[in-house]
Amino acid sequence: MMILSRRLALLGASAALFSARAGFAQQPQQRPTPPQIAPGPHSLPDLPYGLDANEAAIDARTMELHHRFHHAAYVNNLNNALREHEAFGRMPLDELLMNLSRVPENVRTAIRNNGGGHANHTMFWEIMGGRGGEPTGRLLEAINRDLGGMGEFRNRFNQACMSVFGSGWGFVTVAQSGQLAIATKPNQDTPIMDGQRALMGNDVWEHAYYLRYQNRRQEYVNNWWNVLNWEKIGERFTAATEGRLRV
Ligand code: MN3
Repeated sequence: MMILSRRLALLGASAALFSARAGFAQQPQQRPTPPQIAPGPHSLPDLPYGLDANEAAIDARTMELHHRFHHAAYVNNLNNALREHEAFGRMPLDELLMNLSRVPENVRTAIRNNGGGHANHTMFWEIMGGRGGEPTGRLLEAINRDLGGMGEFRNRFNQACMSVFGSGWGFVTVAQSGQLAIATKPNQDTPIMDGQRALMGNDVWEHAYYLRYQNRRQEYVNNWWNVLNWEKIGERFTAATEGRLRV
């Protein structure tokens, strides 16, 4: 029972989703099936690599739970919140997040939390799956210019991630000019909500690291650099400077 309730807490999914699987406690070898995603404008993107691609920082089981349960739940809840609001459903995700003040009040919090969660995780999967190292070209120049070089950047970014109280994210924002800055956000908020773009970001919710690291967030944020895909982040930087980075 301890294990089941702990697992449910980790999944962060509504207990209702699992009530149909009451037999689970008697069959501990059976894994819960991922939640169905309500039909609607948004869908769960496939991971661009295998579940074990980020082992140098994140174990495969965490990747599986994080993608197929947590991210899926954000997409599901977002589609549900948009069900009776077709005009907002037609908006691209970034535009929706930049126009939260126009969203009807009864679904605004749901769209903020779940739309933000969808955007943040879509970015998060995209920038990992690599082998760390360092960026090159114009992105490296921008890091040297705006963030004090790679060593300083790493320290400042990790400190920002450690400063998030409770659940939230550390981000690097990028302006169309190529200007970079470090930012943090609580919950599933994103710099997109302020009209900015997130070049990259690290999820410091406990669900992102608890299975392997428990309370050792510092160790997780240190290891995270080992799985960054700098080629992808470089592509995102170029896209941002050309005004075509969405989420
Ligand atoms: Mn997460």
